[in-house]
Amino acid sequence: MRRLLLVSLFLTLPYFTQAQEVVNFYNWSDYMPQAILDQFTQETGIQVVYTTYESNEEMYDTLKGLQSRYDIAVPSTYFVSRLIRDKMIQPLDKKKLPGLRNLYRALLGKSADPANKYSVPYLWGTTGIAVDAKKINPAKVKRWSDLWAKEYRGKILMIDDMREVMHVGLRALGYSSNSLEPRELRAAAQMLGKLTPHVKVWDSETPKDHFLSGEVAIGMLWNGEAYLANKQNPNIQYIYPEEGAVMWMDNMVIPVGAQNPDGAHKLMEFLLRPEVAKALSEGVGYATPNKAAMKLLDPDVRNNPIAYPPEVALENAEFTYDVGDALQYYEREWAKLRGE
Ligand code: SPD
Repeated sequence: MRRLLLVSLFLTLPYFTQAQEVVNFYNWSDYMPQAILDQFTQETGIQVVYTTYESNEEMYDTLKGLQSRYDIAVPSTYFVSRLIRDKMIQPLDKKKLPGLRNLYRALLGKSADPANKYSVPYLWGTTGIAVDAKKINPAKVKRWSDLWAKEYRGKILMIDDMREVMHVGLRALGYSSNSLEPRELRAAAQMLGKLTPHVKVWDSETPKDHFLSGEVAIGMLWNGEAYLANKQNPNIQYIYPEEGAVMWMDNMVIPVGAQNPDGAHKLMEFLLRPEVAKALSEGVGYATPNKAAMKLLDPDVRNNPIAYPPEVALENAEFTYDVGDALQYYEREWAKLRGE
C-alpha cells in the first residue's frame, strides 16, 4: 500500500511542479483593467505579470537595459519607429494574429511601421486641458496659452512627458509640435520656462488623482484620465485647446529578448477580440482602434466627447511623430526646463 502511494505521488509530481507559463506585460499605468488580464489567464492558464511605466523614455531605457525580459510593451507611434531603428523589437508572426482584420484600415500602415510588421495599435487618444469647474470657469479656458494666466499660478498640473510639454509651448507660439528647428524649440522652451515656476504638480503616472483630490485646478491631461475623473466628479471638465490638442496612438510590440513571444502573440490576439477591445476602451476611457469593437461600445462611451473626440475638436490637433536626429534638441531644451 505504502509503495503504491509513493508510485502515484511520483507520477503526479511533474503535474504539480510544472512552472506556470508567464507573459511579462510592460504598459502605461491606468491602461488595463485587471478583469481583462484575469479572463485571459482563466482561458489560457497563462499568468500575466503586469508592470507599468510613466513615459516612453522610461520604457525605452528599460528595454535597452540588458536585464529586460518583457514580452509585450506599448510604445507610442513615435517610439515604434525608434525601437525599429534601434533593432529593439522583433517582427510579429501575423499568422498568429488573425484579429488584425478587426482594426480600422486607416490606423494601420502608418509611416512609423508601414506594413505593421512590428506593431499592433492598442488605443489612441488626445491630450488637452482639464479644469475643475468648481474653481475655474471652463468658459474662460480655450487655449494652451491660457495656462500662463496669473490667476492659475500654483494650481497647475503638467504631464511629465517631454514631447507633450514641448507640444504645448510650440503650439502656443504657432509652431508645429513636430518642429525640427532648434530656434523654434528654444523659443518654446523659453516660454514654458515662464510657466514652470507656477506648476504645482508634474505627474504622468496618476495625473487625474491630483484633480480629484483638489490639489490642482487646471492643467494638461490625457483624455482617458479626464474621462475617468469626470465620471467620478463631473466638475472635472476636458477642453480641446484651440491651438490644437496632442494626438497619439499606443501600440503593442514584442521586444527583442522576450522570453515568451508565443504567449505575447496569444495575449495580443486576445486583446484584438472585439468584446475585449470594447471592455478595454470602456474601462480606461481611451478610443479603440478596433472597428469591430466600435459597434459593441456602450453608447454612453461612444458618444462621450472626452473618450471619442468629435471631428471638430481635432481640427488643429497634431499627431506626434518621430523627429529623428532633432530629438537631441528636444532633449537639450527639456533638460534645461526640468533642471536635469
Ligand atoms: N495612463 C495611460 C497614458 C497613455 C499615454 N499615451 C501616450 C502618450 C504619448 N505621449
